[in-house]
Amino acid sequence: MQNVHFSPPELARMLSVHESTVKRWIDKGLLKATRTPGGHRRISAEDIQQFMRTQSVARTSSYVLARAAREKDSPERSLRYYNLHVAYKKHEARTHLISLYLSLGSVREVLEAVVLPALVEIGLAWHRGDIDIADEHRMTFLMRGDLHALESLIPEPSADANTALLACVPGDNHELSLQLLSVLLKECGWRSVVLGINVPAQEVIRVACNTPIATILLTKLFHAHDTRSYVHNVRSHVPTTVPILCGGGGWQPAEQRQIAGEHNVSYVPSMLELSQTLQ
Ligand code: B12
Repeated sequence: MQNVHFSPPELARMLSVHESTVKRWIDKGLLKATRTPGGHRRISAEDIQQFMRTQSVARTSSYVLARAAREKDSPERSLRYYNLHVAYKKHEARTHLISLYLSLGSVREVLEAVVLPALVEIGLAWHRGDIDIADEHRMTFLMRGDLHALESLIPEPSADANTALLACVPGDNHELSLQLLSVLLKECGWRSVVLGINVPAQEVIRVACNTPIATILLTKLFHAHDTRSYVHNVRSHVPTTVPILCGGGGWQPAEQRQIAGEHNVSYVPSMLELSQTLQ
């Protein structure tokens, strides 16, 4: 995502400021911009990050922050992103997400306030018959692009950052959950090695034993089948100093009980608790 660029009107929309304010920041040298061959200004995601770090959006756009604080946790905001995607307004949906991040300054808050409620709503709307499976696929596909754009705005973790290995257990195809977790991890200053969906235990063990992995995250949103022997197998072959964190609604009570009994394996119920565990 090194090549994500925004025009002054796009950035102005994201920050809810006037386009002339963005141009003034550029003219004053507060915000770096390059020119296209046609002479139009373009601002890279990296330069927006740099601007946020050095100028603090609070000082430059207190109105945005005040509005974000007012709207925090409001049902309108959590569903606006979903409604924009339902209405095929993919550009507006992405701008809405990015502008929230730029105003709140916390990926976790954006995920909890907007992205997760949108996913829950997708599930409910599908259940009610308001959307069909094609809509669900279309929206989750676009949300993956949105998350990618969001991730590009988070500063790169340091060279000596911890690395987490992420995998969906066999039978689980909810890949988006891995992406959500890796965006959150980046904000916590962690690197991710994402093995994907349906990952056999031998693969988790091989990677965890051959690369400097600090923790393993196993995701299971769908209870396809019992994974007690899977977790036990991974735990028996990976050094016990490497914690295994399991999460997602697919872990049945019996599996959660087993997790609690294994050495250095835990069930983490939310992203908030995950970020607290990692920090
Ligand atoms: C998008 C989606 C899909 C997409 C996936 C697209 C993709 N590329 O990822 C598609 C359409 C492919 C799909 C398919 C299916 N899905 Co689906 N899907 C969803 C949906 C709408 C969102 C899932 C998501 O990404 N959530 C985001 C996650 C991260 O949020 P969360 O689950 O609330 O998790 C929280 C915590 O548990 C924690 N957490 C989650 N994971 C982890 C991992 C770790 C390590 C940690 C620490 C924390 C953590 O963080 C979150 C916030 O705090 C949910 C509905 C819902 N309410 O979530 C259903 C849902 C998960 N799906 C479900 C089902 C049943 C299916 C299908 C069987 C449907 C079918 N009949 O074919 C298939 C199964 C495919 C498979 N084999 O896995 C059920 C699962 C029920 C269950 N527990 O068994 C759900 C809950 C819908 C429902 N209410 O029935 N699905």
